[in-house]
Amino acid sequence: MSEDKLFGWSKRILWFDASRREAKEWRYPGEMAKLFIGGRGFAIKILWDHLRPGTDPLSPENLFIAAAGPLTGLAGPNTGKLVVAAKSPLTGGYGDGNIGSWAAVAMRAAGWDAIVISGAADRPSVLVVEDDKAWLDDADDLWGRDAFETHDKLVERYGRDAGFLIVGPAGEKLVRYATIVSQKGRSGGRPGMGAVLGSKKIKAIVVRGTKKPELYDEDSYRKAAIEAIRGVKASPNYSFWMRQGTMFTIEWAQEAGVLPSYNFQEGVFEHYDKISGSYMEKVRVDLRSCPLCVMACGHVIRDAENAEVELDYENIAMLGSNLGIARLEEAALLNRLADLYGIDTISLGNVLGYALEARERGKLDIDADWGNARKLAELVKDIAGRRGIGDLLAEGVMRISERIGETTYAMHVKGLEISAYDCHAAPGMALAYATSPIGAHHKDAWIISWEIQHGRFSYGREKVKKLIEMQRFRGGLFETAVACRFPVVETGISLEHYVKMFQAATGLSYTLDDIYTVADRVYALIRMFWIREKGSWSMATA
Ligand code: PTT
Repeated sequence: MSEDKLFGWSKRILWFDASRREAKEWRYPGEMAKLFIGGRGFAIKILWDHLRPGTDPLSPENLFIAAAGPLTGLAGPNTGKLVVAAKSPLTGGYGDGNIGSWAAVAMRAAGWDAIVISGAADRPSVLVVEDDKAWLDDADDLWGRDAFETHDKLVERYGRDAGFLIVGPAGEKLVRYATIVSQKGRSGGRPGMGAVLGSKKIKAIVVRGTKKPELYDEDSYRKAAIEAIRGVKASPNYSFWMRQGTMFTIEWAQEAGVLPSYNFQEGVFEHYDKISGSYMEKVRVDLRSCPLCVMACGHVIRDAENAEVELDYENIAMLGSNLGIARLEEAALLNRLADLYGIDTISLGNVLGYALEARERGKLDIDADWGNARKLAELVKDIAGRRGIGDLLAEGVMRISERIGETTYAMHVKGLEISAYDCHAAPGMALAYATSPIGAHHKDAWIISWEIQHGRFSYGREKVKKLIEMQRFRGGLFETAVACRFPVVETGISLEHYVKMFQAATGLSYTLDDIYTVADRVYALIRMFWIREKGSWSMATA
């Protein structure tokens, strides 16, 4: 297919130089879309080509990238997603995250496949993107405000039809695991993407658009999307999912002995039933979702201060059992603080768990204890403001442990704290963490569920093959075409639905194998980036 017949992409990237306040349109070559598809693929290609090797992640020279894929924002199952990426201030390597946000839909409607921000503003600012135009508005009055207040102010100022990507106070203070927050309950970019945007003095990106991506075959796309949605709703797992979302995992992890407890010292928690999905069902007050979602996962409860908060398994395991907290409402309070300040809950739960264990061993002097949510909440505030001991804790587990000389119980891979699955007796999951392209995140391969079913103590080739397959579709297909993976991994619909949607949207006749080839290319380039930036790639041979 010739380049001018490329559908599904706008073939335009907005390049915004925040130092000069200058917007440029980059009509990137069609070959880039064919070879890297979008999302994470575009992010790594741009970082590889345009970031000077050795760049300090918190300097103006780093690039902040928000990248969509050809499926983003199209009517279809769970396509309101966006990849946020940069060189990570937490790991020093490639970092990204996948956030559900109206900004994803709006960016495509504005006619951009990605937004790249270089340089840094000279004062707190908001980057406003409205169709073809982009500019900085002053945001002195927003600086220091939490992510929810900022959201409300942005709605007042720019209207409800705009999408927002927001930096909380933690991003402003360059907490190394600060995230981007959207819609008062979505958070993405675990390896410090919020700190990178904060270092550019950009409090928020506001996007609004009036266009529609041009598809190769609208009818076929619509049919494929409707088939996929029907598949989700017909799934035997669907009704249970709508009751508990990811929170069902607490009971599952307890039964499997992989529920992180007391800084991963245990894989079971004696009070798991007080933080479980079943308990959550009894106290739930609302259910929220990302845009264009057909299987909402944002279960909302009232926390210990009676404020609403959206829960997920990772948040409650890391800020509940991992800290010895035996009340869902108290773990939810820490979850809400993380969302308000824009701090990653997984890294935060690791940092606090590590600090409590170090205290237990007499290596760190902090005023907190296992299960004491009030004291831990104060520590979270100190981290967000980099006050007192919070300044050290804002550095992340790898740096804290090196600073105090206690590395044996520091739970991270390549500097990114591990997700909420204890892998002492799950070697496949340990391999998934070790070979994840951003550090210890479960997003690229959640093999633990498969390995528990198929033999958790086996070290055979079959397990490694499964792991690679997962990386190819989870970290490959879903992070480049950019849609939520939950319809496939939680309701079990076929990946072929996405292949059909991809073909109808773009006009490219890629098979699943072709998409896996793209995934391999993207992984290879990410590994090269790590080697370039860090001098090594500490991974096994997956
Ligand atoms: C993701 C990581 C996860 S993974 C969770 S819960 W999960 C944590 N959520 C946080 C949160 O909330 N607040 C906060 N302050 N920090 C948080 N850190 C943690 O971040 C997320 C959903 C979920 S809920 C998951 S699994 C799936 N993730 C997807 C993915 O990675 N890719 C993809 N194509 N589809 C996905 N679908 C699901 O989306 P990161 P979100 Mg998150 C409040 O971003 O950096 O990738 O880390 O984005 O919009 O909240 O959706 O049991």
